[in-house]
Amino acid sequence: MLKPDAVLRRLIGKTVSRFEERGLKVTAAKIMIINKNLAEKHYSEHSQKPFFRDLVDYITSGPVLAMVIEGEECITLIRKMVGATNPKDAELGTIRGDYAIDTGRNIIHASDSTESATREINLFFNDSEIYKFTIPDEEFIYEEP
Ligand code: IDP
Ligand code: MG
Repeated sequence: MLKPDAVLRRLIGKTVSRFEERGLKVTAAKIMIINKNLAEKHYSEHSQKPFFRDLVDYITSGPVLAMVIEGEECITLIRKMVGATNPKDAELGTIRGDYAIDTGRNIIHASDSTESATREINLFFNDSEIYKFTIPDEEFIYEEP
């Protein structure tokens, strides 16, 4: 998910391009304003953290781009491409390392496990909004498509 700062800084193209160029597939995407209730569900694992209210305020402060991105080992790949939670620790070449400075404005969210991806996708998308498609160059991206 691109957080409101990414959308308002017009970083949609640059960030989504990275996933596409890597060979991953965007199979669902929508710009939406998340309400507090949905934000609290999405970040429920952090509900006891001191930054929880700020986090909910941040993610609800403007439009986000919610996405489903598919590809082999995509959770690990995407987390690496996103970089460390604190952008000051994120490697150059990662999205946070290239475009962000503060932890509370780190521009992008990525699911951290298959279970959280399933849970989060269900919070933001109906099945009918997710498109399964094959791309002709999969044979060049994967050894065994
Ligand atoms: P992640 O986004 O890299 O998975 P999490 O630990 O799951 O990091 O934290 C969720 C989000 O909460 C972070 O992306 C960041 O926006 C915010 N956050 C995490 N730790 C802090 C903090 O110490 N201060 C302020 N915001 C934080
Ligand atoms: Mg997380």
